[in-house]
Amino acid sequence: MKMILRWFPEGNDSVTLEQIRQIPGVSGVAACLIDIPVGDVWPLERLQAMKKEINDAGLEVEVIESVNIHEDIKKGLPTRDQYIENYIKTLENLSKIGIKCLCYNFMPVLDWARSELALPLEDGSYAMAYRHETVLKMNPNNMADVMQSQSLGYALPGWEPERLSVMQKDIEFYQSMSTETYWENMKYFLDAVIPYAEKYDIKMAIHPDDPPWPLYGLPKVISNAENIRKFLSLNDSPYNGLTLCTGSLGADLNNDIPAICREFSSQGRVHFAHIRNIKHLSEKDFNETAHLSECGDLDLFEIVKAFHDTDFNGYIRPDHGRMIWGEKARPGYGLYDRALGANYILGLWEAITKMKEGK
Ligand SMILES: [Mn+2]
Repeated sequence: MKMILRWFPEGNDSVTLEQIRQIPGVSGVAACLIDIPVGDVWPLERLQAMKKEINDAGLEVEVIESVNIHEDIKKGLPTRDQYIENYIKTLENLSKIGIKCLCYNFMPVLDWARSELALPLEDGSYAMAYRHETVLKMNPNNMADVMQSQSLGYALPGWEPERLSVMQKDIEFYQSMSTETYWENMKYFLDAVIPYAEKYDIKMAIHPDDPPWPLYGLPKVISNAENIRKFLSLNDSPYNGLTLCTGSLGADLNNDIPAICREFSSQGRVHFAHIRNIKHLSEKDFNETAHLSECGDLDLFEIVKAFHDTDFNGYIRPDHGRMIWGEKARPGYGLYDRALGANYILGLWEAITKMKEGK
């Protein structure tokens, strides 16, 4: 298991590589080029410069989060083949800088959704939150405005401007598409790309839908154990795997997160784990919280133990953190709370290891 942190290169992060280097037990970062238009090939020279900057700071970069998928692929349009070809060229370039794991998602139009990016909590910290009624009352364009207005000026991954400009039309397109067609489009993408992931030795790791239920009539398909099984069976290659995000799947109270971690990690299909905690206020309302089990609804000990018991040897990162100690950073991606989360997870891992050794 390798503990990493998400980091945004080229001046897009308030957190520095030097700071990440000083978090005990963190060996690298999950990085991305945030400004490449969705569907374009990621240029090798920029990837090489990014890798050099990260390596020069004493950190590894073996994970990319994320290379987003062009809507034409998800829609199944004839133009998808060109975008798939570009995706494969990006994979080739990623392999040239030693990338081993690629996180991506297959969510239509809207990427992750929150109603608030900086909700004050009782202890004076700020967290991202989701209120279902508020989200339903917003139209998607309003949500984009809310997300941008609360992002402290940072471009939010998954909320790229070129995507937002055609959002309403895209939503109407998907509302008339059956979920089965959506699955077929996903399989078409996987069958085209996974052979190249094998060739370039890059594990593909799909991120679950966040939140894990449909919004605005859009299909959502990676949301529970049953449909994750279906997803993995679309293409049986071990290179077709998961980013197991505990907070995204955990938003649905019906999901048994430690059991899901155990099932798919034991099959070698989890390549990347996002570990965080959330606290429900009702069935579909929740706040993101500190990682500690007692702060939320998820049992982080059972989650880490599920990975440990199944000899998980992929990457783990603490997922979103709160804003604490006066920090001003990209929502969810400050330094302090994620550093606490990383070391809490590493502490659980060490304790489980030593207990098994009979110490
Ligand atoms: Mn996640």
